[in-house]
Amino acid sequence: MALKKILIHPDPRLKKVATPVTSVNDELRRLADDMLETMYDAPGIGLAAPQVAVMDRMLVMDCAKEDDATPEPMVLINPEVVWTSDARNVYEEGCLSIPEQYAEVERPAEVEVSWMDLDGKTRRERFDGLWATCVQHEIDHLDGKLFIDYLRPLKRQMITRKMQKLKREMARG
Ligand code: K1U
Ligand code: ZN
Repeated sequence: MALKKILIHPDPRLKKVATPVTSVNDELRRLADDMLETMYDAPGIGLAAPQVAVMDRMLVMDCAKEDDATPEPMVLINPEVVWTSDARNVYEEGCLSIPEQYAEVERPAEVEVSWMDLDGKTRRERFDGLWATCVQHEIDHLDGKLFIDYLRPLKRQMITRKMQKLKREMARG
């Protein structure tokens, strides 16, 4: 397994729509393992393939984040939201591609998602709480959308400028 470099906003690859996966093979399984390792190392509760510069429609997540919780890693390939609740939920979101910036985002409180697993089987599940927020945030990544796209333009610009400064400082080393 290997840690992957996480792209930082602004990056054109984070604005692109990812491509559906057509076959589950060993390369994809290795990528899923690397993404889970990268997510736990960050640490984070989710990660989408475009964040590690791979334009496949695959995401990983584990929202069982209590200190003594048993890990519940999930790998979703070609995920699709097939139902959303009318009830909405507000959560202060973060993003590994926008480090140390947080903002409240309102989304459906519950969603039903269908996807393919690493055995090539179709699965369907209803998510609520943090799992629902996280899976929607990650599917947004597959569609080239970031949580800051839900914010007012001024706030979004402020965060983008901070990230441009951070990237300049990182490049200087
Ligand atoms: O997609 C990402 O960039 C990962 C992101 C997922 C996410 C966070 C919050 C709401 C929705 C989706 C993160 O994991 S940011 C880090 C984070 O939230 C966290 C890190 C350690 C412990 C608990 C949470
Ligand atoms: Zn994110």
